Amino acid sequence: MHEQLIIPTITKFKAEFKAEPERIFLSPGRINIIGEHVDYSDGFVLPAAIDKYICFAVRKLSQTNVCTIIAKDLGEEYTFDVTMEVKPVQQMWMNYILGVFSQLQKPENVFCGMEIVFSSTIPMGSGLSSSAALECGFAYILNELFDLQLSKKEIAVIGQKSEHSFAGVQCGIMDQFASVFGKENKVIMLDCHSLEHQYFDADLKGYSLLLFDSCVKHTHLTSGYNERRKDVEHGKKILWKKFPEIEKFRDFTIAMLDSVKKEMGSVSYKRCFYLLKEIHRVKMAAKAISEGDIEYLGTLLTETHAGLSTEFEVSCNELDFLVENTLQQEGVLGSRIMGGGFGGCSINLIQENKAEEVIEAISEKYFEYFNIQMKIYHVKISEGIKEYTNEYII
Ligand code: GAF
Repeated sequence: MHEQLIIPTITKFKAEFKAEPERIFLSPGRINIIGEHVDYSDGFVLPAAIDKYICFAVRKLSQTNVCTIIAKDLGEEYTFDVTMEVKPVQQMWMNYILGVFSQLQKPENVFCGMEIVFSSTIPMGSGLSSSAALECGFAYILNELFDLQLSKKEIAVIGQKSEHSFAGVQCGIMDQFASVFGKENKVIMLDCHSLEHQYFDADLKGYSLLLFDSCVKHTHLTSGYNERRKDVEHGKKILWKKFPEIEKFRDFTIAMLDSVKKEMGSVSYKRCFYLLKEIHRVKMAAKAISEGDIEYLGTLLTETHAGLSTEFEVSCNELDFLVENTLQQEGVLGSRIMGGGFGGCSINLIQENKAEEVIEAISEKYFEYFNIQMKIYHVKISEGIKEYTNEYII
């Protein structure tokens, strides 16, 4: 990571700003073991931060109000005045940052200029949450540099709101929470209703989680993400009209859902049916991990894929192909599309000593069928956002 990410980011900073950065921060992407699309429906999710990061090299400039941000990988730069009101702009990457800044522009927070270069090893549009890493990374930096006294939860929520207000994606809290709260070798069981959470050891007993990137890129702004959310909100409205005593979406039963099926319409019914089943699967998965029942965990992952594909309808041909073919290989316990859907990666639970054979077979088949070279990510479950304080010598 040092060679591949931190040093090039610092080198770019020095070349552009003719100075040393004062501080370096690392903000990770995430995987999600199970619990997809339930984070905006009072569900439970099981994500973890991974060893793919956005690295920020930063310098504070107390003599000026100008903040210059360079997105090294995109070859783009943006400058704004920290004393002026900020609005959404053309460059989508900058909206994640400005959306954070706008929430923190308050009379009690006094900012000055900054110089920032960032670069990333989180592939964009692959469902590993590079946007959450960017939003939360920037909120974390402002908190550190200007002593804003934000809690980790507040940083996650600010990241999520930035996505809503400046990027136009009505996402849940899972990605931001994982990026901020990640712990090495631990999976987070997050209750998205209360934001209470607990950690589980990610001991997979000789199995590993491998990501297969279909290389079908998506952005939640133009995919069906917001539309799915609307379908779900419509379903919830009807459920709560009939059962106002129910506090959380997850407390509705399938029988209750069935009782309003006609009124709700078949689309919202399918979406809500998937969600209630998925929330239950997450609880089962947490139990399976804590009891070391990795085989059952695999079965649950595969069930999630079926739900995402046919009930929630967020898969695509490439991901269905990857999942179906991966499951036919020896040593595979489970496979599913991961993240918001419409492209991106599958997450696969594979026996460690069979992984290479599976990768070879699937890469070949995928290429043969779609003429696309799939990418493979071996990820480690890692710490959440942090300052990088080790020596860096260039
Ligand atoms: C995207 C969103 F940003 C998350 O909030 C979550 O809904 C996920 O899709 C699906 O589980 O990553």
